Amino acid sequence: MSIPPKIAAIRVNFDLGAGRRGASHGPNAIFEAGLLPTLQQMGYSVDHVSDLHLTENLPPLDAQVDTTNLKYFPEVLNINTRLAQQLSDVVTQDYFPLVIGGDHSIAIGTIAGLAGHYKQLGVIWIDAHSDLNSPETSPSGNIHGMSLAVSLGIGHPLLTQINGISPKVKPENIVLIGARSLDEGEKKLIRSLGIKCYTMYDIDRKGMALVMQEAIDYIKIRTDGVHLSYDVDSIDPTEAPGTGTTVKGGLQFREAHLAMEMLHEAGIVTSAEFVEVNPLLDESNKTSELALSLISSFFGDQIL
Ligand code: B3U
Ligand code: MN
Ligand code: MN
Repeated sequence: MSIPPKIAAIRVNFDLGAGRRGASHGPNAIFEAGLLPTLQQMGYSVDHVSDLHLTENLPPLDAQVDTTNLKYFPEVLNINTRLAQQLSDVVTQDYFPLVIGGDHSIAIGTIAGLAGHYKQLGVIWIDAHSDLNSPETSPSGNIHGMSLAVSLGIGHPLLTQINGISPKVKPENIVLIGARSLDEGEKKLIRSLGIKCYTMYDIDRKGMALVMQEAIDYIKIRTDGVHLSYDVDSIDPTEAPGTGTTVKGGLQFREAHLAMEMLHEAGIVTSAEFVEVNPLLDESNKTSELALSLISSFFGDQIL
């Protein structure tokens, strides 16, 4: 299975799932860095480019809906419901979906849109965090810290029921890579569900090449499609300062690229999203340019 030359780029200009504003400008910054010409030069056709923005004047939620510790719930619900539909449509049209965020709450919609197309959807989640909180465990109420939990069927029923299928992904079909900031409730969930998790400790001990090989071998045998969900805060803040919740001790520039190169070689990934670039916090486009170079490596750009 290799990436078909037909890519659908879906720009999700949304940041209300995060604790601070700015990630809604991520798609613009990554496009400005040269996303389309780069992919076209590599031989891909990107004839579907769409934009999702927050709808103004959202219809009010039913008064009974409990939104305790779920910040901007109606907005997150709305954008993800529309994203799920778009995702499903482009998969039906045989595009490779490339979602550009936006904060990581948009993984709710991406994964919801993919779920109906695979019997055993795999998810590779590269992130400093695990985004496995629920309204009960979240320290912040920010929904970008809950998106993977929602995909597992844990969270507000209106979110877990987007597209009607819940859970969207099984715990044994998930691999987390790069984790170094986990809340207590998230640690409990990872242990109790047996989710495969390569922390920075594992990356330091084994090296990125072995971690990626193990992750690929693990997910390949049990899934019929793999979604890559790439949060740029996985990378060390010295290389990726332009993101809302930086955490020290992250992936090095080459480790992050190696991961993308190995995923390209493996040919198992069937959809991808790159999230949490915040141009308002960036230093002279460093993070958006890094995101573009990771996307290029993922699509097969080689040094030689
Ligand atoms: N786990 C914390 C912090 C966090 C999660 N994702 C990001 N930050 N980017 C939370 O708020 O859930
Ligand atoms: Mn995340
Ligand atoms: Mn993160």
